Formats: sequence, C-alpha cells, structure tokens
Amino acid sequence: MRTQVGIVGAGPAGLLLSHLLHLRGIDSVVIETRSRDYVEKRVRAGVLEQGTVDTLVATGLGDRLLQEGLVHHGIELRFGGRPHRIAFDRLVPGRAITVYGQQEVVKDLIAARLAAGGQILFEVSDVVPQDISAAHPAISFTRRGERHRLDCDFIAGCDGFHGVCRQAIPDGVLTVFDREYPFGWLGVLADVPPSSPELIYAHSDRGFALHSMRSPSLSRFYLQVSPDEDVAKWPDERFWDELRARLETVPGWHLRAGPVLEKIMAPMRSFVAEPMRYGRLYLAGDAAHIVPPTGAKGLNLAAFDVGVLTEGLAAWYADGSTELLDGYSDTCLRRVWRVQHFSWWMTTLLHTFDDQDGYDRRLQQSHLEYVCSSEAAATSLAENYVGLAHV
Ligand code: RFL
Ligand code: PHB
Repeated sequence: MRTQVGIVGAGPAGLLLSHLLHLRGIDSVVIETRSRDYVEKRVRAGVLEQGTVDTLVATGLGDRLLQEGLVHHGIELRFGGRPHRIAFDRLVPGRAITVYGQQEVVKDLIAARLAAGGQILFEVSDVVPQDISAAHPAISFTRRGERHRLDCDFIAGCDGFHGVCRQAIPDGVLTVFDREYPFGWLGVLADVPPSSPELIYAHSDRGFALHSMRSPSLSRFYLQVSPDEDVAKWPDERFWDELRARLETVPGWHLRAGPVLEKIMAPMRSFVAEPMRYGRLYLAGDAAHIVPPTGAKGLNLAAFDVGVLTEGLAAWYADGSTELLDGYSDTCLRRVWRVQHFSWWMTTLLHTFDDQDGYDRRLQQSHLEYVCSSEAAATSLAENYVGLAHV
C-alpha cells in the first residue's frame, strides 16, 4: 500500500489533516485502532474557537455546524454569590465561540472524507511507524488478521496522548514538560435543557463546577473531584446535589436536573513534547501536547497544528521547499505555549487547591474580582478564550 501522507489516528487532528490535504491535492490514508462507531460517539470537547469554525466553514464543513452549532457571545464566571459576564461581543467584537460537540465535528469529517473517496482504515492494531528518519518512512499494522505496510513520504502522528508515534521517537530527542493537577473532572451528559443560555465557570469553596451544553436539549456538566475518584461513588443524586451546592449560589438561579446519559472522569494534565517533529514524522494535536480542559483549547490547538502542517506539506509537494516544514514545530509551539499558559491560568484561577492557605485564597479572590472588574483583564481572558488571531 502506498500514499503520500500516512496519518495515524482518526481523531479531529488526523481527520482534519486528511481533509485539508485532500483539498490541496495530496493523498493520505488514515489508520485508526478504534471502530468508526466508537470515534463518532466519543464525547469530549464542546467549544470551538472562531478560527476553528472559520477553517471548518471555509473548507466545506459548515453545513451542520452553522445550523446546529450554538454561537455564544460571552461566558459567565460565578463566584462570591454573584454572576460576572465576560462579554465577548463588547470586549473582542466580531469574535465568538461556537458550542458544537467534538463528536459532531468527527462525524462531519468522516462523512466528508468518505464522500471524497478518502481512505480511513478503522479497527487496525499493532501500529508501528518505521524508518521515520529516512526519506521513505512506512507504517505497519494489522487489519483483519493480516499484516500490512503503508509506504509514504511523511507520517503524521495524530494518535493522541497515549498513541505510538511520540514513543517511536528515539530517546533523548524530545524534551518533555509535564504538570499533573491534584484534581480531575467528573463529567456528566444529561438529557435536560441548559439551565442558562451561556457556559458558567463557577468557583466555590467546595471546588470548581462547569455548566455547559451540547444542544438546546442536552446539558454537559463537570465537577472538580479528586484525581483518582471512582465514578461508581457518584450516583446521580449525589452528582446533582453537589452540582447544586456549587452552582446555585446566585439568588433565583436554579439548576435543571434530568436523566444522566453518561458519566466520565477526565484527567487534568499539562504536557508538551518538543520538538513536534523528528525526521519525516510530524506530531500534531494531543500526541504532542495536552492542556487541562478549563480553557476549552485541546481540539482547537489540534486544528491549528494540522493547518500549519498542511501549508508545509503543500509547499513541499508544490516545489520541494522545506522552509515551512522546517518551521512547523516552532510555529506550532508558539501557540501551544500561549494556550498552555492560558489553560493553566484558567485552571489556577477557578479551582480550589488542598494546600491553599488563607493568603492564597485571598489572592485568588482578588484575582477573580480583578478579571471581572477591569476592562483590560477581562479583555485578556476574552481574547484568549475565543482564540488569539496573531499567535
Ligand atoms: P484524539 O482525539 O485523542 O484522537 C487520537 C486518535 O488516535 C487513535 N489512536 C490510534 N490510532 C492508530 N494507532 C494507534 N496506535 C493509536 N493510538 C490512538 C485514537 O483512538 C483516537 O481516535 O486526539 P486529537 O485528534 O489530537 O484531538 C485532540 C482532542 O480530542 C482533545 O484535545 C480535546 O478533546 C480536548 N478537550 C477540549 N478541547 C477543546 O478544544 N474544547 C473543549 O471544550 C474541550 N473539552 C476536552 C474537553 C477533553 C476532555 N477529555 C475527556 C480529556 C473536555 C474533556 C472532558
Ligand atoms: C464541554 O462542553 O465539554 C466543555 C466546555 C468548556 C470547557 C471544557 C469542556 O472549558
């Protein structure tokens, strides 16, 4: 088997890369360990930055997104018994976020690739990137009991944090930056209309809580819990009680509870591997970097990476120039680190930490009040949240 770009992983990064390359006349094959059904149902991100939406719409993926996506012009920070709106429409005019589930983006991408005759091989196993520093790398894998070899010019490692591509890079090449947080998120998808029109990031003495949504009839919630929390210890009633305690702090505001469709634990981690390239292997998305979900950035960063990679590969195939490909890692890492900082900052601002003393809590309180009372500080949050245009 042969293609121009072998893509490992059919998450948002791998699928979007395949789609963007196709539009530039470049062939790719995507290989994925999970089934199509599994990747289309995996509930994860919900918030798309303006730039991500613009890319999807400009490349023909806007039909459902523009119809079903919920455009939000602000978010609420809730603390001290009061709501504080960060108004994107006023602070960063013309820029907004769109609430549209990651699995919907994945469904749209798979449909577009298949309609264009694209190849996505699901349910493969034992994936091994080979000869990654040579001019002719390959990916070997097992499919339906048979071993295959996919020869290619480049490999895109879009196989997420636990994938094999990053591991295939020889020891000593990568510098890894890592931070684990002393908490995780317990996430619930509920069959109930949202309780507010916008997302609510709530800070309270009991810990952080997030009110989000997927559609006018589906709500998404998260609770800060200990990192090794057992989901089984959170029957629905306990979840709703705790969510109420953290969210119903504003007089007259009530949480709507409903049937729980899914309950998951999400780890909170910051991680960057540098550089994002070794030889002919290019890492993109979660394979190269992870952010805690507080800033809603992971998918958006994955989309940015593959946009940069597409430009580099298109230039190489057009006239053999390597300049953009050589700059791939540096270009991506500038945005990666901006987003690392923003995600860490939002996480630190909004969560409670066991080792906080009274002084730390007063500082956090003051910081929250500053962000919500200073135009400059609120604008900084807003421009990072909707996605910086210039990094
Ligand atoms: P993915 O989505 O993990 O996809 C990687 C794919 O590779 C496959 N794979 C392999 N395939 C072949 N061979 C192997 N050896 C393989 N090993 C793995 C996997 O099965 C998978 O299909 O990575 P990608 O494409 O880089 O996309 C990244 C995003 O999924 C991730 O950053 C976001 O979900 C993060 N995130 C959020 N991002 C946002 O932009 N906005 C949000 O609102 C947001 N909320 C979230 C989030 C992540 C969360 N969790 C569960 C970690 C909320 C949560 C709770
Ligand atoms: C979500 O809806 O899943 C979501 C929204 C905002 C975040 C993280 C997750 O910061």
